[in-house]
Amino acid sequence: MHPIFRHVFIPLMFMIFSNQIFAEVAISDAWVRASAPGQKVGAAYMTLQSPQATKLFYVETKQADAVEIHSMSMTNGIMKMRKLDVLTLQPNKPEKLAPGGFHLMLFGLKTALKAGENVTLTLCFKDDKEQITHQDITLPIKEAN
Ligand SMILES: [Cu+2]
Repeated sequence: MHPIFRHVFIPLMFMIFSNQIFAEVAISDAWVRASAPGQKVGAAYMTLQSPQATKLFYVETKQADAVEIHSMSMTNGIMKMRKLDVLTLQPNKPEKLAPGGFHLMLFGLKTALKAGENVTLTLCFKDDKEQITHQDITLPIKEAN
């Protein structure tokens, strides 16, 4: 490699590489609830932790028509679900999506969600500088217990 190229490309590659590392959101405990026969709606759960402030603002999958970000809360003994425009992640603060709380709701399932199979979701995040990143994640389908 010509020295000139080395001085241009290596710092550039490092910048791209370090930027991706910085943007990555850690996703753990991800799973999708197995659907009952004929059911057209599904739910996905996971823990999200970001090294910097960011927002989950869009999710999609080939296995459903649409995915919404929902919160769930108990008001006067009634469970209420609400669609959120974004799920805000504070730096290094794990945000748990779990039954009874935040979740991703899959509408218009194209196939039944069978335990032992997988669902792939694309999660889209937008940081404070309006920079958008996408992360694909494959979630196992499990029976709720
Ligand atoms: Cu919901």
